[in-house]
Amino acid sequence: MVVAAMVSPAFTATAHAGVAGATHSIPWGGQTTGGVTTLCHDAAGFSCAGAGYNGTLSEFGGSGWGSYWSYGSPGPNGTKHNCTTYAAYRLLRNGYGFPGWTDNANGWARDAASRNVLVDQNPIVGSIAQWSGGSSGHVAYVEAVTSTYIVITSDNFSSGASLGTNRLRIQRTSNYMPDNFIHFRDTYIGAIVQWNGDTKAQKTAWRVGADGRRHWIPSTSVYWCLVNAGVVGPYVLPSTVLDTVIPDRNGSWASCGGDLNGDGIVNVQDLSILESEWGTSGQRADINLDGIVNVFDLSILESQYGKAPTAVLIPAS
Ligand SMILES: [Ca+2]
Ligand SMILES: [Ca+2]
Repeated sequence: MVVAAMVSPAFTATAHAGVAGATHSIPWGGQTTGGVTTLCHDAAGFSCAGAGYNGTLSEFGGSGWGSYWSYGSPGPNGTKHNCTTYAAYRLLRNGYGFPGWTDNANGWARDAASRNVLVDQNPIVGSIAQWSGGSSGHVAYVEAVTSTYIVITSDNFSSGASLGTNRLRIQRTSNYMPDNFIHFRDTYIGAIVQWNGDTKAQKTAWRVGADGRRHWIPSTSVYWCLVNAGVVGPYVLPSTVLDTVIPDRNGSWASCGGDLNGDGIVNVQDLSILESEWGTSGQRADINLDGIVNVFDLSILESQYGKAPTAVLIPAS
């Protein structure tokens, strides 16, 4: 995307540890090749953006992030398309305020790193994916991460085939993987996390739910069931991050799929637990960790009934 008027002045060309240059190609909406699968593509509007985004300036509520909006390309009904605007919107939604600088997408990794924001090649949900190639680079929001692929959402600027909002699955082995991930404010949703002050041989572990909170992993068998299914982590984090970004949801346990009692099989005993917690926030039966035990959890349990459990992707993308 292009934000020609917004190139920041005179950043020195110092190399920053962790920042990679343009090595990978930018994927486009509708792409189905090269390890990229299009999950959603809206060539004109914002239906694939998610998180309530609709391409209007008012969504920024006066935040400085809204300064990106004016540089977008025209969308329907006075809206604008712009990859940096969309990334800014998601960061604002996650509570990350305007950092006081603006730049084209190809400058975001360098600019962030120069201000002590971690930049590397490790995707985490909530981080910003960044490509340095093309005329002005590209940025996207990381929605989901597994050990084999990532899911990103972005809004493209340029006219033609790639205009519009899109959600893409990109295999980690793909040449279209982002060059960098910028960790402004990761949410860790779906991942396993631990505390860096925990000195026990078997550290306490949690899975971060779609509700943005930590849910306790009650046994090593559940832990390995999650890891073996491609759930990423553990990310070992300081208490400042655990307490402020992903607070504990007391009394709620993470399960591996529909196996709510952790005995390695999904059957009537698990169904009984789910029924007993129906309509509540749940202790053991909130399978998709969204804060409520309801038909979505039942649907997962039923799909695994009579089988060994399989971990669900959180958030589902
Ligand atoms: Ca069971
Ligand atoms: Ca649920």
